[in-house]
Amino acid sequence: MLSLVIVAGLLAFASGKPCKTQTSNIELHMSLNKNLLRSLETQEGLPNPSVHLALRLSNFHNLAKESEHLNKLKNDLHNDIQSSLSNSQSVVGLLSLYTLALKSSCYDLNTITFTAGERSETLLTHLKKQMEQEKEHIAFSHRPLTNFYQYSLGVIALCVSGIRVNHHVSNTLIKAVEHEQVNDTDTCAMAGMALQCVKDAGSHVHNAAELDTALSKIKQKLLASRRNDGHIGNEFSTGFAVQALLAMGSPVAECAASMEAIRTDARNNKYHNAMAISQVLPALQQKSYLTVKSKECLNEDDTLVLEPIDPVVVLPSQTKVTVTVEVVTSSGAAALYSVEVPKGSSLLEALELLKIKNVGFTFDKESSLWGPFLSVVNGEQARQSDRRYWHLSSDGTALGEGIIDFKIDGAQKITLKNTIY
Ligand code: B12
Repeated sequence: MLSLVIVAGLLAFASGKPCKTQTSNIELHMSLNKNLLRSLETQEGLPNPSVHLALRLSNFHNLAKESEHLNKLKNDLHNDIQSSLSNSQSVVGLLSLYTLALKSSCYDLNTITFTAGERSETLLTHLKKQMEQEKEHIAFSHRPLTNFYQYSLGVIALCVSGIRVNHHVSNTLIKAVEHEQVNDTDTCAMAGMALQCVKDAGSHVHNAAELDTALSKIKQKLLASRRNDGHIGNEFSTGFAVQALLAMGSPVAECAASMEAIRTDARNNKYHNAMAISQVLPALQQKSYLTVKSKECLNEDDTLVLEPIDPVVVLPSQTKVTVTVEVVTSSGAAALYSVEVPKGSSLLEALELLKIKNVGFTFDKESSLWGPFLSVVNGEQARQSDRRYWHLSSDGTALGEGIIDFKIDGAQKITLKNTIY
């Protein structure tokens, strides 16, 4: 703790900022870091490579817990990716996050292999092949099999691992930026980091001018999405946007308002999903996914300890609110249902209550790094392979969170609409 205060003091002295502000910022970063560490124990499903990456990029560590988590990734996540590869699925995003997580722990990537068909090949060879497939798919249908966010993650993972990214692969991303196919803030940020990494590696020499044009376009887009309150895009994209701006060489001062907006959100408990914390914490500590490239894992801090916390039992509220659920299928047919739920329930809890009422409403979900993703409603699946999903909105406004995080705080109409993207 003493060293923490000394570091904070020195930082404050160097930047001319009041010492109190710096200390409270560092305390906030530590508390987010502890929440991430706690999530390792409570998280259901697969170990999360994005959480691991953020823990490893942090200034503070609990090395024993991080190494235990690394082992879980190497077993459970590895097996999950292996079975997707055996089924010829495109898992470029997950494969990339796994690569970044391993690399952030300075793990020798050449020792990690997967088997497809009869052959066993390294993780990086599989990633390169998946990127080739994505590139071919884009050439043929103008879209990746997954999305440009995952395509960019693939470029980042190869590039920070010291692999020369195939010129055609990076060129495809440059063209996508040029043709306005990279638009939402998260994807712009990811593409910015990817192309910056390619630029820094010096491997894209023949199209240097096009690369620079794409990078400035991305930077302009990010800055144009900056709101008066400092957010870039929304609360959940600001972290990546800051990471990207820092990676692209913006001075920290240029990102100060956005970092403050993230800290305000964190103090207001906006980031209760571990995935959200994992995307903002590196930005607050002035790191980006590109920091992984130079990570050496030497003389790391090992002071992060989790104090036991008293379990908080949250009793369901006595106040009930009525939720109307509207289902709009792909044919446009609409059905209305209604259910009473305790105020403060999650949308998932509300849907579960509605399902057990036996009024004809059913749903199913798939797990993802962000938690449960609503995939089937009344027997109709919104398939990602058909570019469809169940879009969520409340009283006409799109939800900013998924079914587990969105809380019902009053009577409202929730619409689940099978939508094309
Ligand atoms: C691409 C994308 C989508 C695509 C995914 C399909 C595709 N193949 O392209 C589509 C359009 C379907 C989508 C839908 C939604 N999305 Co979205 N999406 C993203 C984005 C840009 C990248 C996700 C990705 O590929 N990750 C990489 C892979 C490796 O991780 P993954 O977990 O395996 O990825 C899968 C899941 O993340 C899932 N998914 C995508 N979005 C969401 C949102 C939630 C809440 C959940 C549980 C799962 C999920 O689809 C991914 C591809 O299979 C992220 C940005 C980000 N910062 O993470 C936003 C993001 C995750 N989405 C977000 C939101 C809010 C939604 C919706 C709830 C919007 C709505 N109002 O309906 C819906 C989900 C509704 C549902 N049915 O449950 C928010 C989540 C914020 C939060 N705190 O929960 C993010 C962070 C964007 C943002 N900055 O606001 N999304």
